[in-house]
Formats: sequence, C-alpha cells, structure tokens
Amino acid sequence: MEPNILIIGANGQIGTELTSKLREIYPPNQVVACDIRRPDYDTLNAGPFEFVNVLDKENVKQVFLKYRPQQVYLLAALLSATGEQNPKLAWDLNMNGLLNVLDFAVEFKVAKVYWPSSIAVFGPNSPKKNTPQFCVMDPNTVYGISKLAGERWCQYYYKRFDLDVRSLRYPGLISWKAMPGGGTTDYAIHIFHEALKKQSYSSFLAADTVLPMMYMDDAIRGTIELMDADEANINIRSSYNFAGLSFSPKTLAEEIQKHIPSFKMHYKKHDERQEIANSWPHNIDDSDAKKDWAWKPEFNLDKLTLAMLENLKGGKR
Ligand code: AKB
Repeated sequence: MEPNILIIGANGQIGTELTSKLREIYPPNQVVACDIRRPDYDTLNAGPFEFVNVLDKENVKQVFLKYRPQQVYLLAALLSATGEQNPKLAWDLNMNGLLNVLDFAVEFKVAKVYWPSSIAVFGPNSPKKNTPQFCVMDPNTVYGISKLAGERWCQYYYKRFDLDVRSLRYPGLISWKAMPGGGTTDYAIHIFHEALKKQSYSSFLAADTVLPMMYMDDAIRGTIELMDADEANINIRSSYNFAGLSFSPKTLAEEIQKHIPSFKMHYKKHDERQEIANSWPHNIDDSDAKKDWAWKPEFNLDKLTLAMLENLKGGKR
C-alpha cells in the first residue's frame, strides 16, 4: 500500500509545486494538501484538501487521525522579511507549529517527516564564503533564530524518539508558479515579472549583494531525493546545507538583458532587507548532501533565467 502523505502549508511557494510533484509520483488521493487557505480550483480538484491551522493542536490531531499519514511535510512558516514585521507570530508559527507536528508524528508513528530550514540560520559571524555545515551560527532575524532552534528540535526528536526527520537549508528559491511569501530573496522572482511587464525593475537589495539561490525544480527534486534516500545514509539530522548557485542583483539583471536588451535595472534606497542579506552567506558548502545522498543541482544562471522567462512568457501564470 502507498503511504498517505500530508503537506501542511500546501498553498505556499514550495507547497504548490511539491504537492503537484508528489501527486505525479504517488496516487493523488493519497497526497493530502493542508493549508489555512483553500487552494485554487485545479489543486482542489487534483486530490484531497483539508483546512489545517498548524497552531491548532486539535485540528492537527483530527487530520492525523483521519489519514494516519506515513509521511508529513511541514512547510507552513513566516519568512525573513514578514517575520521581522511580526516577530512573535513568526516565532509562534515557526516553532510551535513544528513542535505540534513532531509530537503528533511520534504519537501516530509517522515514518518520515520533512521540515525545511534555511540559509537564514547563519549570521554576521558565520563564514561568508563556502559556508560550512558546522560553523558559528548567530542568526539575527526571528526567522533565522526559529529555523536554528527548529533544527536542534529535529535533531532532538531523532535522537530521543527515533523519529526519522529530514531537513534542508533552502537558499532563496526561484519559481514562477506561485509568488514567494515575504522573504529577503524575493527580488530574484519579482525581477522576472517586472522585466516582462515593464522592462525595468527597482531592486530593494544593492547591486553587489551575492546570495545563495536555487531554481524551484532543483529544490523539489532535492527534497524528494532526500526523503527517498536510504535512512542509513542520512548522517545529518539537524538540516543539510543545500546549494544551487549564487548571484547578485547586478549579475541577474545582466543575464536578463541578454534576453530583453531594453531591460533597465534600478536600485531603491535600502530597507531592513539589506541588513538581513548582509548577514547571510554568499555561497554554501553542501559537500555532506553530495556525499550522503548524491545531491547535484541542474540549474545554472543561464538555464534558470531562460526557464523563468519562458514559463512566465508562456502565460502560464
Ligand atoms: C527568505 O528570504 O526569507 C527565504 C529564505 C532564504 O529562507 N527565501
């Protein structure tokens, strides 16, 4: 029998794509999309949907009772920029949401849990270049603090309760199907929409701000590869460094100009997102992911830019 899979936060930027990919791999009626908002019509009709507020324990318990899931993906979170606007809510959702799911996963003997961490776990004193898996971590956003604490909880539940929790430290994820939800790396998505609509974009990050990024197809494939990997090969139970590519707003703008020569890039007065970006790594050493479960990204800047422009132009959004 195929496993029942719950995806909590299924309507977000990652959840939208992960849900449809898992429904290609598994029978769609066994992939349950859960969110506080109703999904669009197509997603709603493609498989089961449940209203789930991850902070409402009784609500979460009822869904676990109904489906007895074998796998749970917890994606509901407040990101770095929106988290700073509402730090207490960010902490509550990111931390208590995780603890609720970990507790029910133990109680209902869920076989595998996936929870995303982020490059936001690093801070101003972490090495900026080739940031190692293990190093100084002093995040200064509530999002980063909650992700670092969450990583420690994942490791703890693995050790103490033998719960098979797996996690990746996502870089900025670039996608065209759903809009991002309030992160510092969001400029790298907005720029494509504006380039096609107005042939210009005004960046909230400075021209030379290099950050780790990844095309969504790579992120989804990596996530599923990690979840499918042999348990004996998973040596990191906090969260794996996970790398795709790195670029600055200036480099991305130049790449877009190869396709849209009239495209003009402008730079706004910086806001608090610049300070967040300045505290994050330029690029990440993901040799543990490569060694343990053969991680290999496929999208470089050239391929990513082409994919974004083609898909957005195709009117798919
Ligand atoms: C954000 O910018 O907050 C996210 C992230 C890097 O985790 N995209």
